[in-house]
Amino acid sequence: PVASPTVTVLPKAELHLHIEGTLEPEMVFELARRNDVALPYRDIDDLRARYRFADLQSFLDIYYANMAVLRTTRDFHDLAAAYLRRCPEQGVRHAEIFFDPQAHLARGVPMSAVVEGLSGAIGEFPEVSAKLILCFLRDQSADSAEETLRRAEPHLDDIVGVGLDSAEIGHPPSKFATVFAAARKLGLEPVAHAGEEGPPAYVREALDVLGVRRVDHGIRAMEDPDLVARLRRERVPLTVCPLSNVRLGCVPDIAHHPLPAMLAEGLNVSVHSDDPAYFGGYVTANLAALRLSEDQLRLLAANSFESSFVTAQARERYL
Ligand code: ES4
Ligand code: ZN
Repeated sequence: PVASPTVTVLPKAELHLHIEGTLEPEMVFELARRNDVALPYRDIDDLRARYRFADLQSFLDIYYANMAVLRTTRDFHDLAAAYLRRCPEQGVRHAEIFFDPQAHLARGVPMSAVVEGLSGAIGEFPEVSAKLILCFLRDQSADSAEETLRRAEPHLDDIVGVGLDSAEIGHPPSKFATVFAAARKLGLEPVAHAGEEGPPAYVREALDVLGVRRVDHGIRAMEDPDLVARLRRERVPLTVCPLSNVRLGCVPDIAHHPLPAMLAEGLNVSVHSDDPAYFGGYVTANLAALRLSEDQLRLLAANSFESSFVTAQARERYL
């Protein structure tokens, strides 16, 4: 579908975007050359041809493998700058951006290179207010998450929140109760992926055990009418990523995506892009794919600001 003027022009907040998921194939090759990292792909087309995923894990395998090219402060700067440069054409005025430090620390990249590289780029794009959300990898241990939070403490001026991502099934939110309590105490805003591949019970746990302010994905909450009623009553923000859900087989195809049904239920949903370099497009492509009405598009854009960590008072500046 061609993006209508409304889709592209409407001011929006991007609330569900993994910065490592904006690493385009061209940049994988550019950084590999710069850092002398050997790649197991012949060329860009060969890499792109592998972006056919059976499920979340098969995507994560290549997502983590490609991160091997990210080594220096400059690499993280260039990655974020390339994303932020696209924001005006997407109508994105504000972005709360996930990053996965554990994946980088494991390769010997220091926390300071990751955070200072990303924050340095953010400072160069005053036309988009961008913030960082540190994600814990839920398929690693709770101890590793706690160690990661300690390493991030010198950088908290650059970080607004903590999130929870990676392989969901078998790694319920309750595994991270202690580290989320510590993060909340430090003044960080808690969010978590839940109900992407995992069951509605994980969405409840994210709310009740982690105290999250937003749920990322949350699409499987629709299987549980009592949970849907609660999400509506409490106006819990759900950050939904349609192209991701289709590409990872969480929904059979775009025509069966639950976003319209979630809107009809009166849920506070907004639409975002997750890992746009892997799933076929940035936020306007995600909105265009759903074939929504102008009223629905306006509601989603308004919800994106309501669900952001921009204060109600400051929000009018963006509209
Ligand atoms: C992710 Cl689509 C998705 N789900 C869970 N964790 C992730 N990390 C990056 N993309
Ligand atoms: Zn995500």
